[in-house]
Amino acid sequence: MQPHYLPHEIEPAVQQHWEQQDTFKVTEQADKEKFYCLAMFPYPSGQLHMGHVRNYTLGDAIARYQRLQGKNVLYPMGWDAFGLPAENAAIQHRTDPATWTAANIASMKTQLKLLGFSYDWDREITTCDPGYTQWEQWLFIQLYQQGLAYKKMSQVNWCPQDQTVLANEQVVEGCCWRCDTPVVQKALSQWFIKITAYADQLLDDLETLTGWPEQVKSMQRHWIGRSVGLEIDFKVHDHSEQLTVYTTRPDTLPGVTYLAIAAAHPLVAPLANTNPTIAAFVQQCQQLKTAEATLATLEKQGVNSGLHAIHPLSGALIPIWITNFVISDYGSGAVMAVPAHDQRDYQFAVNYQLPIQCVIRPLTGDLTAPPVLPYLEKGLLCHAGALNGLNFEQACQAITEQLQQSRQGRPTVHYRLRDWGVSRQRYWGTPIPMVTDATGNTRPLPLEQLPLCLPSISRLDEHNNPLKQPAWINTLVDGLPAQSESDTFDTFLQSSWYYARYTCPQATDRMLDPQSTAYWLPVDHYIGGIEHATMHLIYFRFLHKVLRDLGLVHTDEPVKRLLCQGMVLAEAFYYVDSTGKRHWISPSEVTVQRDQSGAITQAIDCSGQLLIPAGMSKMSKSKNNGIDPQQMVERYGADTVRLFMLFAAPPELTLEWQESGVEGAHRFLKRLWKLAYERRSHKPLAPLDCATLTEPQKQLRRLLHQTILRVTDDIGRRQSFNTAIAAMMTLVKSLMAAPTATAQDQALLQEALLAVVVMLYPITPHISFTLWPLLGGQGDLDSATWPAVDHGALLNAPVTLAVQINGKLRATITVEATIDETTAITLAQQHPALQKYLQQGAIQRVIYRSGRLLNLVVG
Ligand code: ANZ
Repeated sequence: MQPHYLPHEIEPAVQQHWEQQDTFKVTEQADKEKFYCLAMFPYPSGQLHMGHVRNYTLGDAIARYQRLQGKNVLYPMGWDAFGLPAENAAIQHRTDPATWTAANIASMKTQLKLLGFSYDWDREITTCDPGYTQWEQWLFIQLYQQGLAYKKMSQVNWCPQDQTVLANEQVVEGCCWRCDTPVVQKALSQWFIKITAYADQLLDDLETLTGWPEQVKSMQRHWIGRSVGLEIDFKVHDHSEQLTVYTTRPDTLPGVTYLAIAAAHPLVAPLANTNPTIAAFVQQCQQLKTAEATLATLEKQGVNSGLHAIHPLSGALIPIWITNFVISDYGSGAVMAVPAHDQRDYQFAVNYQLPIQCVIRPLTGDLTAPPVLPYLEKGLLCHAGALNGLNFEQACQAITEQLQQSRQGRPTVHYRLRDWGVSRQRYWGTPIPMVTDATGNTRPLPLEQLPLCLPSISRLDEHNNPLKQPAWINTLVDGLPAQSESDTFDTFLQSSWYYARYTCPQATDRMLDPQSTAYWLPVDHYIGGIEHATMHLIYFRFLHKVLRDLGLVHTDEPVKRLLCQGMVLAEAFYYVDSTGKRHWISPSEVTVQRDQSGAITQAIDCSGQLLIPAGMSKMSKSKNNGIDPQQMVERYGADTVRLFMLFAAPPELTLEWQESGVEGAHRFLKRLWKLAYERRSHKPLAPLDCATLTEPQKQLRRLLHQTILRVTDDIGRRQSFNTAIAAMMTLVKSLMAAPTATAQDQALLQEALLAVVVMLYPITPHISFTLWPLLGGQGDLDSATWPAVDHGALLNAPVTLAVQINGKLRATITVEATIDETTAITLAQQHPALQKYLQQGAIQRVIYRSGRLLNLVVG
């Protein structure tokens, strides 16, 4: 054993051992409790970033902890391998996305191995592999056959110059990111998956997810957006059509002064044909991005349609306006406008001088003074004839009943959630396994023809998507000519079922093996970024329910417990050149000086250039403040990086990368190594005899078992690694000062050091693994068990007793936890700070809470 800690020698050796022994390979074992730990798989961009390292270190620590608890732990890893960046890189580097992706996977896998993550690599999944593609296509065909997949026209962002569809992120201020041409909306026929059929289940089952952060659940509730309201039909004057609106405020119906409809509403197209103003407005609306967020901030504009609707209560004629603020695919794309009680309707009415009719007044206050408009609260009806004086519930009920009777209204439920559009006009994705035959019918590809693989190419050309070429489009199905789809699936489809495939990644004859899923699912612990709170984490809950209904999985939810880790931040630095341009300098090239409080007083780069510190921000390319994990592993070793990652912040909070903190973590491991080296046992030690321990030995052993108790709870239940590490650091400090004179001293130290290396194993596995046998640990640490708390050692642990005189805290005394009332009173009477209070009179009454509180009533 080396006297010094040399991570670069021990880490590769330990990793090689794991690889040779297949240590982390798992199979189903009916007699063993399972634990499925999963961290969100990465997109193979080529480089691990610190966000990955944090995510995977957390996952690894949990997986290793659970193994030490004796569980059969599935901890897999894979690659979310399809997607746009590969296409862009392939175009740029004149290669094909497959080659680029494979090279990235190889280098990222090496990096993951350098960090010592305990994956079962035999279960590796790469979503662009035909073995994965095949079952995704099979699943889509099942969805289609169940009526859960359908094709419809839908709007996309279209660049007329590049003749291509753009993702939302590729539209920069309304223009194409590549050629700056204004982007237009274009209708394309696309595939949708009917997630809305599961909206209620997705919402209701959130209640069962007690191990999920409240924030994620509330974001999902909002995303699903269940809204209960009333559909009301308005007859259109002099017109055969009627107009249906959706409202959540039926009580405001008497105050409706106009109707607002979306430009895409079916009533509008015939009007646009004859009215150029309307036609121009419709065109203007089409160019706008229709995202809800944009609509909310948009200036409210509209044109009068010239049509009138008949108010269902009063029979009055009210104008119908075509506006830019009504969402065409929410509700019925039409709104009954109540300007007196809705902010948006009010603003529009003011802009276009439409009547405003107040029909709700506050429940309390001056009943004669009209409220300031718009008055948005629920209240009592006024200026509403027979409905006057009714409150919200009463008015809703009366109006709903009246409209139901006259068949002009019906209660309905609407959702914000939309069906999931899964067509992407891209090459590098899973081909859609559907064909259109000569008669124009769309149908699934026969299962024997799966997987439908992408045509292999040697390089990707920007303007020639291989899926748009006749060679791909014109195909044969059952010997007859047919047309293939040119689109591929949204990559979210692949990330929606990978967790289930890890249970049987090599199954060739089926998508999922129900026996494997029954054993391993649900995932016990899922770790990933909060940015996935909606899309991914809803899509995969949805597909899990679909898989359940197909009999392939057996639970209602895919994941029991979810941990969303915080972002990794680093200081960013820049200087401004003579043209006023900012240059961001990587923190790894910056030398800083700090004052006593840690604030930066000076920062310079390698060339001596004075820099401006821009504060902590998310590691990003734009601020050049990313820290390369590999460099850090090369400098300090993987264990140091892992220890720092878990020590610097609680998992859910942001983590500030501080080189000084990394150095601190490294020093701790060096100290631990030195301690173990000095105290290593050359000969077998005599067993510890707990009955004959001296008082100082008892104290040390008490600290040890208090630490085990604390760390077990911190890691196992609270997932609070930073406090667990802090407790272990305190213990190690005491161990450094512990005597080694007697055999009992040595045996005690051995017990403590062995416990420390086991408890550190989830966090710093290499050093723990290496020290374990040197300290006399039996067998491999990988198959050791978590240290047990000896409750006997905790007895008589000192506690702090609060002493009150007449209810006021006057002193605290350190006492043994088990002390009785009489001893407590005696100690109080001897305490110098209490003398003057006790002299005020005799003790009349005593209130004693064992080991915690003593209140003496004196008088
Ligand atoms: C009249 C009214 C009066 C409304 C009032 C609100 C307040 P949620 O809860 O999100 O479902 N609305 C209905 N369809 C719409 C569409 N396609 N585009 C834009 N807005 C639409 O919201 C339901 C409310 O949003 C409905 O209730 C309707 O305005 C509006 F004092 O009807 B309300």
